[in-house]
Amino acid sequence: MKIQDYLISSHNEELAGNHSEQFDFLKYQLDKKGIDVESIIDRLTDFQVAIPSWALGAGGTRFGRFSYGGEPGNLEQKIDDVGIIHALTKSAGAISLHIPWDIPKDANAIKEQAKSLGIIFDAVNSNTFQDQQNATFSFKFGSLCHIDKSVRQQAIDHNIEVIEYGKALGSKSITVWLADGSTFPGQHNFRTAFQNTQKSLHEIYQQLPEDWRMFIEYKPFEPNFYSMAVPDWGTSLLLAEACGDKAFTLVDLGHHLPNTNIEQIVAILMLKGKLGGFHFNDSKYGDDDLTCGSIHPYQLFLIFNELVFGMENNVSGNPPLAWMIDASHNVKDPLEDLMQSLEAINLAYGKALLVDQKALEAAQFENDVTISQEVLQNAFRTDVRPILRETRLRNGAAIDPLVLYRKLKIRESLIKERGKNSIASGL
Ligand SMILES: [Mn+2]
Repeated sequence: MKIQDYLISSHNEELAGNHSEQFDFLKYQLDKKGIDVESIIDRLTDFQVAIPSWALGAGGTRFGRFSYGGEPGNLEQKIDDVGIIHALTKSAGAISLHIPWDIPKDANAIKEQAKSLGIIFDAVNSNTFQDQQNATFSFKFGSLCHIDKSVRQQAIDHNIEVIEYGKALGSKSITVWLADGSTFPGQHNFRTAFQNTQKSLHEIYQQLPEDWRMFIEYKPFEPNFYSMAVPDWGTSLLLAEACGDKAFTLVDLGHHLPNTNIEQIVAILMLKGKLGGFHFNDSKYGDDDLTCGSIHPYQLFLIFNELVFGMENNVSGNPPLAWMIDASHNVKDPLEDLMQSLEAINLAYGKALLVDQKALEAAQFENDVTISQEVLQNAFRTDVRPILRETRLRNGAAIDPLVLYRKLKIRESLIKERGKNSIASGL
C-alpha cells in the first residue's frame, strides 16, 4: 500500500495553525541566542536513517514470538513498509538488507520499486550466525574464526556473495557482525581465533569494490558467553586497521556492557577517521534492542554531541557515516516503534546542533565543570520538536506521523492485505 499525498496534506492543514505558533516562538527564542534554525532544518532534511529489512516484522525472545499481523512476507512488502515510514517522516530514505533472508529475485525490479518510494540501498549484511539449508559446513563453532579452514572459506565465500547482491542493488558497503566466539574457558585459543578472524576479514576486504566500505561490528557477549571473536571497539579497530583504508568500526549502541561510555568511543573513533556507521537502539540490561531514546535519551544526546563535533572538526577525513536503526519490536507495532525511534534520533541530533561549542570549549579551558554541564544541558532541555515538525512539513511528510498512521488505520489495512498470520521472512 502507498500513502496518497493528499492524505498527508490534509493532516498537515489540520495541525498547521497550532504548529506555527509553537515553531515561531521557538525560532524567535533561538534567533535571539544567535542559533540559525534554517541550517538545523537543512541538516535534519539531509539526515536519513536506514531501516533494516529484519526490523519490519515482530521480533521476539528465545521464549517466544508474538506476531503483529500484516507482517511483510517478502522483500517487496518490506520495501513497501519502509516506503510507508518514509512517506510519513521523510527521514527513512534507505533500507539495509540481510542476506540470505532478503535475496532479491529480480534486482532491477526491486531497485525500481525502491526508487519510486525514494529509498536507496544502504549497507548489506552477511549472516554466518546460523546454518543455511544445504550448507556443506556448520557454523556451530564459528565462521571467520573457525579452526577449520574449509569452514572459514565457506564464510568468506558467503560474504563475497553478499557483496555481489549489494552491487546489483547499488549498495556501497557491507556490515560484518560475527557471532563467533567461545562459551567456555579453554574452548578457544584467543590468539588463533583472532588471527583467523583477521585473515578471513582481509580476504573479504580484498574483494571489496573500489568505492565500497567494510564495517566491522563488535559485541561483548551473546550468542557466545565466555569470549567473542570481536568483543569491543578496540578489537574492531585493530581488525579494520589490519584490513586497510576502506574498513571501519561500526558502533551498535546495544553492543556494550552496561554503563560503557559510548560517547567517548565515538569521539576517539572519529578523531582517528575510523568510525564507519551506527546502529541505533536502546537498552536497560544488554543487547535489548529497545526503541531508541526510550531508556537513555540523555546518553543518545551526548553521543550525537560527539558526532556533531566530529563531523564539524573532521581532522582525519572520516567519511560520511552509515546510520541505521537496529532494534527488535517484541510488543509494539514495528512501524510505530520505528517512527518513535526516528523521532528520538532526530531529537538527539537536533539538540546536539544547539550546543554552544564555543562556550563549552571556553568552560573546558577554565576547568569550569559547572558551566560545561550547563552548556550541554541547556541544549538537551530545549524542546526541539517544533523544528522536527517544521522539517517534516516542508519536506512533504506528516507533522505528526504517528497520529496520522493511527488515523489512516494503516496496520488494519496491512492485515487486510497480508493476513493476520503473515510472518516476516527471515524471522
Ligand atoms: Mn547491529
